Amino acid sequence: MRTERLDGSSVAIIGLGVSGHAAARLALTLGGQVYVSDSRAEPPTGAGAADLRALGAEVEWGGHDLARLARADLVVVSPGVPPHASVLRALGERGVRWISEPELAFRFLPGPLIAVTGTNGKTTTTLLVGHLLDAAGLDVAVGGNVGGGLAPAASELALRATPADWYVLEMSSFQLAGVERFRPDIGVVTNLSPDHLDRYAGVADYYADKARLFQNADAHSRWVLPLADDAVAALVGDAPGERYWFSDTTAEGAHAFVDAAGTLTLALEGTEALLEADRLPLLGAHNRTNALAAALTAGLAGAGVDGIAKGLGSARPLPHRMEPVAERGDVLWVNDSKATNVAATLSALRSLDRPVVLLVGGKDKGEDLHPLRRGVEGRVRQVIAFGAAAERIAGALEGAVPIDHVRGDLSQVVAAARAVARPGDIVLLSPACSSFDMFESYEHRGRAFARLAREHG
Ligand code: UMA
Repeated sequence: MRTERLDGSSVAIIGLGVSGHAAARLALTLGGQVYVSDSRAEPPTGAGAADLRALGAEVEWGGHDLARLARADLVVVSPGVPPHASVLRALGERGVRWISEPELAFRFLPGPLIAVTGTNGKTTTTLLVGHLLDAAGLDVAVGGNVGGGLAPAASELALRATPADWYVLEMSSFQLAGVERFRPDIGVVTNLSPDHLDRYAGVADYYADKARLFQNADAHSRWVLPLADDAVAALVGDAPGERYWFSDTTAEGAHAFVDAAGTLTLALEGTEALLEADRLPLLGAHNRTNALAAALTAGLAGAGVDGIAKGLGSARPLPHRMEPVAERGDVLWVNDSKATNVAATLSALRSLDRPVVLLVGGKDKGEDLHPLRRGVEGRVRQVIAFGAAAERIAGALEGAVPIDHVRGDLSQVVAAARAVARPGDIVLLSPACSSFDMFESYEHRGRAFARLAREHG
């Protein structure tokens, strides 16, 4: 049990988004003197500054008071503040250290912790672990990077009135970048592939932040990892702790796998069948892998096989992640707006066994788009490229698949898809890019797509 207070300490929080607000509430509750600043001149609606002021915080908009930040006992940085932001550069020059919001939360979580990271599938896996533990009758608190209103920030979990049996946190690389003492009892890596190259100088820097999951590992740590994945193996290196493996291609050496008869299987103490894979209510093969990772994690956390099996059978698709949103004339419209990098789109394509009309594009994050070629060949009837990255997508896929470059808004993209889709097809929005050229967020893009698909699909 970790218990500390912040009585009398000054805590400075940079950025007043969801995580800044949660960190401020936690620090205030623990007796800290809180100063929050945000570079935005205009507070967005619902920023919550008034509640924080009512609790005794000072909140400033339109910039950061560096001298004040430098004097604070503890500086907490929101994940959306990039390392090259002038405020962090200036603090670095003064030798001031800072931590991320989940690091703050970790110091006050009164129970064991599961932390889930990886490039894709983190949110599904995190929420599924929570769902399986809950189905097994355990009291579980789930949060972290999740976003989209599906679960709270890490610091909110530390504010719970009663301690949970388990805390489950999704951790992004941006959050792991600012950990110090953070140490999960069970750490999960779903997979690894290049991402966020608009924020990192190269993939090595991105992986280095992910590797911070292991920085405080000890002999009691337990790690849930994809079997035979070289990138993940390199990330873990020789970190202390027990390793547990999941695989949907082989049972050899795996603790969670799909057996020869197609059954999701757990091999912790003896080998036990969980659920026939085709009864998992989540679309796509990559979700089967996420389910294996979640089942293994839940098993290690003490959930019984019956609870895990029941939880797998009652799992529901998450919004914007391979979410079926409409079916018309035997064409299924699937919203995978959360696929904001090439690997996520490739994994979506690999997981489907019907012809696909692929809607791809958005803000260009600078990633190499050529790997999309192998995903579309033989699977995709037509690519419809849109948004700021459309030109580069068309260049990368030229000759591999018919491409239509739609220069209009999403309703024109949907109309173009409707015109080419045939019975039996899936129209898949899996953009491989972020949404900020046309939308506020991937959720905003996904909601717009779902509405258009329902109304005009
Ligand atoms: N800001 C400053 N100074 C600067 C730069 C920014 O004050 O120099 C301010 C901005 O004006 C803004 C705040 O800092 O008000 C940044 O907020 P934020 O972007 O950190 O957003 P939060 O609302 O706190 O959301 C964050 C995560 N966002 C990011 O990592 C970008 C959410 O993940 C997460 O759900 C939430 O904390 C709670 O933990 C979202 C996400 O997209 C879902 N994550 C990425 C991903 O999954 O790929 C990493």
